[in-house]
Amino acid sequence: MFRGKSIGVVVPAYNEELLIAKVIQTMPDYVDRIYLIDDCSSDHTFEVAAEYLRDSRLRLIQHQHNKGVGAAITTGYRQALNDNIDIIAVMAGDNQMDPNQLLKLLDPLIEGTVDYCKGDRLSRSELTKGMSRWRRAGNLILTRLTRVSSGYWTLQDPQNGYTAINRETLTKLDLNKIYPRYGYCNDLLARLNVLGAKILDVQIPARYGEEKSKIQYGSYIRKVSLLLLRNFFWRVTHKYILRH
Ligand SMILES: Nc1nc2c(ncn2[C@@H]2O[C@H](COP(=O)(O)OP(=O)(O)O)[C@@H](O)[C@H]2O)c(=O)[nH]1
Ligand SMILES: [Mg+2]
Repeated sequence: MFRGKSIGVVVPAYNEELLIAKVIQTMPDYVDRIYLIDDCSSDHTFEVAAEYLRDSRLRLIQHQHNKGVGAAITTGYRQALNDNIDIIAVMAGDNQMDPNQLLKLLDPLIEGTVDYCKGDRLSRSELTKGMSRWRRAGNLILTRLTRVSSGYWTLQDPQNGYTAINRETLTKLDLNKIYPRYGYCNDLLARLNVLGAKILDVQIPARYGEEKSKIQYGSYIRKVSLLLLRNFFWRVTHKYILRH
């Protein structure tokens, strides 16, 4: 519990046998449940994670086939809702999210001023340290496009997967519809906007270590661009045409 609220952390993991132990070991004490979703890894992610089942907070779930990072997070969200968790965060299985920064995402949710908090590695140059120039440029372009697509005009760093959401907002989202692969975070933002959710960017420095991103840029850019375009029309239709 943290400030009277139960806290869950969803950890999507695909072929993270080298880093997943570190993620579990460094999970802060105030976290009540860790929902670790092994998305049918072909390495020993599941076996390594299973060694930590002595940690009574750990819920280990395995997909029967690979569904994608967005689908894995959705599986964790569903479990957390079943368990009546108040605030649900997401931390990657490759140890890229610094657990010492988690409180920064939880506080505004507990105070009730916002519904969804996310990390921001882009709004100041000190935060982007370690990010390649290509990746920074790509993220800046995606920020502009996601602003238009999602309707959050001051949004920063939409590709950031370090997030937290409150139970009430999560209950309102149609989890069956969330985009299953890497564009899930952009998709979620458009859906939150239609719900009228308040979001907040919290400055958290980028963290790069031993992990290797699995994103294949060619197909990623093609798919996310299409998704952003689709989200734009979906959002405008639902927000301004169907609702009024
Ligand atoms: N569940 C699931 N997780 C994935 C998949 N691909 C990547 N991930 C996880 O999603 C997180 C972010 O993926 P990563 O490739 O590191 O993306 P990046 O950090 O944004 O470059 C990591 O925890 C991965 O283990 C997948 O197909 N399924
Ligand atoms: Mg990563």
